[in-house]
Formats: sequence, structure tokens, C-alpha cells
Amino acid sequence: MSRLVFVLNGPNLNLLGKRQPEIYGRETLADVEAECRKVAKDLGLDIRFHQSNREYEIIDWIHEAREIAGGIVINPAAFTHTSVAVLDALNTFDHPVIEVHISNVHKREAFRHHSYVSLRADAVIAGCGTQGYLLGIQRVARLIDQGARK
Ligand code: CA2
Repeated sequence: MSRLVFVLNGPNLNLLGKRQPEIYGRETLADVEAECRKVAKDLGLDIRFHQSNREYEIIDWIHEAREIAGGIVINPAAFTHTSVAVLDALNTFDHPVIEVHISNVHKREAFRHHSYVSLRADAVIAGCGTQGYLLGIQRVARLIDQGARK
């Protein structure tokens, strides 16, 4: 099984650490990427780390992952709650998918309580701050080691 993991980030997460620190913390997305790389290295994983404000780019990266990756860690941001297209793309991916939310979406507005992506995700991590990404990578590593498929 491939030990390459895609870490995908949806719209507005490029503003991480720059706005709304009370909800999303003070770390920037570059900080999160650096921590993900450290943890991945210790687990013997390679990562591709991406962020986009455009739905089609997220979908294209999921399609790329189909060919080469052993897992996906995804914070789809607002696309979580709106995107059947992201769900459809993830449904074509045969390896573990971990959904991450920095905030605890269940403590927030009702529209954040529903996730299309959760219909596919093998696990959902919410409310652990940016540590959720690291937990997601650790979980993918475990599932890859166990040879998990969809
Ligand atoms: O808690 C999460 O990680 C979310 O996926 C973040 C999304 C939100 O729409 C989801 O309901 C929960 C929003 C990402 C926006 O990120 C920002 C970061 C800093 C400043 C402003 C926005």
C-alpha cells in the first residue's frame, strides 16, 4: 500500500492564524503543514499538503490521490456542509479517508452539524484544534499498516 497521504484543506483555511483565533487558534496553515510533515516523517509517510478555495481543485486532488495515495486527511471546511461533488470524489477513493475539523462543529450553528463528507469518512475528528490533523495522520498510518481498504 502506498505510504503517500494527501492532506487537503478547503476554502478560507489559508486565513488560519490570521483571523478568528478564538475559533481556529493562532497557528497558520504553514505551521500546520510543518507539524504534519514532522509527524508523517516519524511514521514513515510522505505527504502532499494542499489548500484551495476552489471546489474543483479539491476534487482534482482527490482524483490524483486515487492513483498514487494510500490515504487522505481532509478538512473540507465549508464544502463539508454543501458539497455532494466532494463526497462523490471521495467515494471513488479506495483507501482510508479521515475528516478533520479544527473546531467542534457540533457546538456551533446547526448548519455545521451535517456533513456530506462523513458519509464516506472512516473517522471524523472535530474540536481538537489543529492537533486534529496530526491525529488524522496517525490514524491513517495505523490503517495503512493494517492494509485497510474502503
Ligand atoms: O472547524 C473546522 O475546521 C471547519 O471545517 C472550518 C470551516 C467551517 O466552515 C467548518 O464548519 C468547520 C471554516 C474554515 C475557515 O477558516 C478560517 C480560518 C481562520 C480565519 C477565518 C476562517
